[in-house]
Amino acid sequence: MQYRKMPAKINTSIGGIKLNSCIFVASGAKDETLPGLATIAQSSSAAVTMKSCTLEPRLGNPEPRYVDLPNNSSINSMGLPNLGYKEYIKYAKILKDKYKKIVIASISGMTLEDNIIMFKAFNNSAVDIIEFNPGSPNTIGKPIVGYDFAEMDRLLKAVTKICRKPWGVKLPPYFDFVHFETMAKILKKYPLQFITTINSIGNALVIDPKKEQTVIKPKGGFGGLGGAYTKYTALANVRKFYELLGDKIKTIGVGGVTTGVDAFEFILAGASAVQIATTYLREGPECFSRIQRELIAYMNKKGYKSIEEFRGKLKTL
Ligand code: RRO
Repeated sequence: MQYRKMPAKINTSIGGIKLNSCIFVASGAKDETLPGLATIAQSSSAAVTMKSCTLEPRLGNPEPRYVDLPNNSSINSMGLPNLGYKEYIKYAKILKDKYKKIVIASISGMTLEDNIIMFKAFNNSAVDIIEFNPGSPNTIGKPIVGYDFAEMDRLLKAVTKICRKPWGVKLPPYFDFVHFETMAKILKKYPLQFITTINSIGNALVIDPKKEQTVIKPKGGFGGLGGAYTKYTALANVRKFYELLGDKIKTIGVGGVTTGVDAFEFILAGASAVQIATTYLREGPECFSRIQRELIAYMNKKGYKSIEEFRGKLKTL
């Protein structure tokens, strides 16, 4: 028998839940409806992350509210369109029964009380992991919660008391070392197992110079920047939180992953997994197997057999 080298493995675990690949879909990418979720479930995405949900169904903001930008990027101001949490509790069971996939719920209540009701309900659901998303950049009349440290502390304290599933929190991008440190101190007080960083970069403004107008309708054209334009900010947030949290709280990187080498960079910065949104919306479900293949090929080339062999081992000059 001919000797063949074993290809690199890219499995990981989040909150004690094993994932056969460290690459999966981010919340918010065509994941509001059961058919949308079924498409993801049938892809190579290691998990199905559902749209952030609220107590009551929401239509979201007026259209156009998502626009592709050059350089694999996007701007959105969806405004949390979703069918209400009860539907996602039903969908989790269907997805698990039919596709045997890891299912991640995203909870995004408008108030502390709403979040408490939803976390209680999801305790008795088929969901494997819960990502708490307290801070959409696009909810009209609501500031980004991740920048209000006292409010974040209050919310995490409340979730800690209720949540019986592995859980983590999705964070907005931070830009200042003091803010990273303040947030890390708050996070370390609570038993969450991971952070997901970054949410889209809030309140970007894209202008169409020919029409002399904005490209999305809500909020005077202001929306969350996603995709490749955000990669370097996302890498910085992954790195800083990895330095501050170590492996006590794992880091999931998201923002501008287009290729397997992008995923490699996030893992090198400290990420235990990598989520994909804009690339999925542009390319469709094949993007997950392509990015996984590219990551494995790059690891093979470098001689790495698992992501743990290089995770967090970024060298500085
Ligand atoms: O629905 C949205 O407008 C939205 C949400 Br909840 C979020 O967390 N991040 C984003 O870019 N858009």
